[in-house]
Amino acid sequence: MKKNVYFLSDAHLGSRAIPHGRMQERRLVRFLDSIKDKASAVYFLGDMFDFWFEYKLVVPKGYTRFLGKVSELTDNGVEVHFFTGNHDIWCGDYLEKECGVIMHRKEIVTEIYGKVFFLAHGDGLGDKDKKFRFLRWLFHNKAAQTLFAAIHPRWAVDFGLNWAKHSRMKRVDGKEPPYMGEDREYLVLYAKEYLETHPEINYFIFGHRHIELDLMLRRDSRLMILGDWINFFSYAVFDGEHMFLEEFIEGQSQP
Ligand SMILES: [Mn+2]
Repeated sequence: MKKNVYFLSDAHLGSRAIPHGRMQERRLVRFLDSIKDKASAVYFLGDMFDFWFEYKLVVPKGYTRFLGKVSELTDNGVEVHFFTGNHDIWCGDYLEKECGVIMHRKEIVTEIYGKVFFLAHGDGLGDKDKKFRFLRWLFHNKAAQTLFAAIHPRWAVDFGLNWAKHSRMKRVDGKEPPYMGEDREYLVLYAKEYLETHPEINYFIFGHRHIELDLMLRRDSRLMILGDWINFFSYAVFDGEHMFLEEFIEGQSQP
């Protein structure tokens, strides 16, 4: 029997806007523990950390349970893919070297059990918001990154965590806007357009929007948005045949 492939995103670990941070990290770790023998691969599709800035010889405090569990999985031969999101762009080589993950800094197209997957965090794909696009450009800018790294972490990391907190708190209830519908949701629009020139894609999987969406684009092409690990504790699982969007409820047996 084939082993499962799992997809999840947007835990925003360490967020100053999430009061249940420790519980959230423990739940994520229990989930990873529950799938470790069933999984051939796990894809983290971005924003697992609320703010991660890595210096040459220093990484942020915290996250030890999560990082330990990820290392356990990779030590046991589970392939763990780690996509940077728009909150943890500034990953260096620490997670690769220390935890054995495979880093992805942008979208990829890959084949899994004979199906073609388009995988991305989702920021910057089809989103036309000017302010967001400017910040995205600035955050990815090498010179800006070098300058930021020269600020003492006492201020830099504190600034980053507060920036991430405020970007969450300015939303109603700290939540993302609900699904905007097929003709307005920018990731759906992006996927539909992409599909026209790349008809081979069977699955588009995104994070970033913090909504759960499972949408047929064509008879043999499907789009999923993964929810998050703040409110939904949701993930997608592919067994080589079928794809499900699930929520991790403790004490239930999971696919
Ligand atoms: Mn995001």
